[in-house]
Amino acid sequence: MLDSRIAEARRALAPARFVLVLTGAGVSAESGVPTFRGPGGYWRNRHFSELANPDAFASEPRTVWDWYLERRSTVRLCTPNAAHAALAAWAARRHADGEPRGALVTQNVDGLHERAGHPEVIRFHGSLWRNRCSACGAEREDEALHHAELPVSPCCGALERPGVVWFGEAIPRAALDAAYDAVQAADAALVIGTAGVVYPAAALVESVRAAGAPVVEVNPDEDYGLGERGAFGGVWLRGPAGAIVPRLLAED
Ligand code: BJW
Repeated sequence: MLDSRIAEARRALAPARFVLVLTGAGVSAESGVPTFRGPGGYWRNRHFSELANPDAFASEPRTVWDWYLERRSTVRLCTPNAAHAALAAWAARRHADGEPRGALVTQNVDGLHERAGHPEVIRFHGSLWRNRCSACGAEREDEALHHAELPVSPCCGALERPGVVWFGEAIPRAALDAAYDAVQAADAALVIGTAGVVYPAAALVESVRAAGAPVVEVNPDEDYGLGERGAFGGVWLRGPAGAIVPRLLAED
């Protein structure tokens, strides 16, 4: 059954000139990075949604920083999995003639697509490895796993915050523009490892689908409740990304 679904998905993607790929936490699950809405969505009994918002940082900056620093420590020990690698190899093949034939938009902040060598990643929700000045918004890279004191920006001397996008915050302009360009260009979408409930990321795929283009989705949906047709109602390959994506994107 899965074999025939993968064949169907390959037929759907094969003629596409430009594929929008959207990934979520599930693509990194087999690398050991916890997802949000599964069992790993709690930290010290706090649901992630209580921490991933600007009000939490305003009232409890140390707690929020500790959550992000612990996540840095986890991700530092993780390596890209077979799905990250297959996506990177596929993108490199599709960019070989210099003409972009796809774009990868990731909601993940872990940097594993980049570490897998993906040629171009649109980071929709920022990066775990960047700090942002809370006064002027300037960003800098920061790989620290511990902050004895909360970090202060070199530009303004103001408190720095994690360089990620929290609920109620705007998507970074450059990422949003690049993603909308990809939606315009796309004649197919491939969605991997996302619950598809966070906007505007989910709307990118909905727009491609609304234009009549095929959508392929990879998700095991163990305890997340995507419903009968997956999150996006396309060709749903029900299984883990690390097993399915390499087969889906293998060379003919
Ligand atoms: C596997 C697997 C395996 C498991 N293989 N798969 C329209 C309607 C309703 C609400 C809104 C709307 N528009 C905006 C909103 C509000 C809000 C929103 O979407 N809320 C909904 C949740 C109700 N959106 C926002 O607030 C956004 N901002 C915004 O709209 O701003 C407007 C604005 C404009 C101008 C000025 C100012 C404001 C921002 C959203 C930011 C989300 N941030 C987070 C935290 C990022 C930083 C961090 O990492 O800490 O992003 S929340 C969290 O959810 C994180 C993720 O990127 C994101 C998506 O999660 P994802 O990837 O789907 O993970 P999970 O865990 O939910 O799912 C994992 C999936 O993997 C499951 O399906 C599993 O089955 C699967 N899986 N193993 C493949 N091996």
